[in-house]
Amino acid sequence: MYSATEKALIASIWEKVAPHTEEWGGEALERLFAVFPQTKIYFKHMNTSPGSASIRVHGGKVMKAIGSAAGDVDNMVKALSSLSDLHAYNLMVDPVNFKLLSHCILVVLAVHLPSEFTSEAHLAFDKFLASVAAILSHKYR
Ligand code: HNI
Repeated sequence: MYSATEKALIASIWEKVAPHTEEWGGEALERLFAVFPQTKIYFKHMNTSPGSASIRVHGGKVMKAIGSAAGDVDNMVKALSSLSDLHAYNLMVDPVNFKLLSHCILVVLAVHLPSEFTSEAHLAFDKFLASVAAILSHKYR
């Protein structure tokens, strides 16, 4: 459950992210692959070197999916349902990796939004990303 304050914080952070989905999503993935190189195992078919165009494109897709959930936090399960199937049944991504990516996304937000990303916004967005991760992994069992 999200309070009205949390919803407002999530929406206002997302508003700032929306024009930069590819750039910031790509940066989050670059950090993921650099800081937690074991995550590259899922992307053998992709060029995971820093600055690669496919990282940017994929980062954009990930961020846009996050945006679809941020717009309606009370109905996230529905918005993420097909991605939940994809990650659980097709990709079989170990759920620990969602926490690692969430961490990288939070770092990117802190870098780009130094004044907006207050501790309250950090808390709300962390809670939101934890819900996204829980939804993407809930079909594993
Ligand atoms: Ni994820 C594909 C969203 C976490 C590995 N992923 C997608 C797509 C979206 C997406 C959107 C593209 C689907 C399509 O093309 O139809 N992924 C998300 C979101 C999160 C997430 C919102 C969490 C916040 N994915 C992860 C993690 C890993 C991961 C943590 C592994 C470390 N995802 C993948 C892989 C693909 C993928 C692999 C397929 C890529 C491809 O194009 O082949």
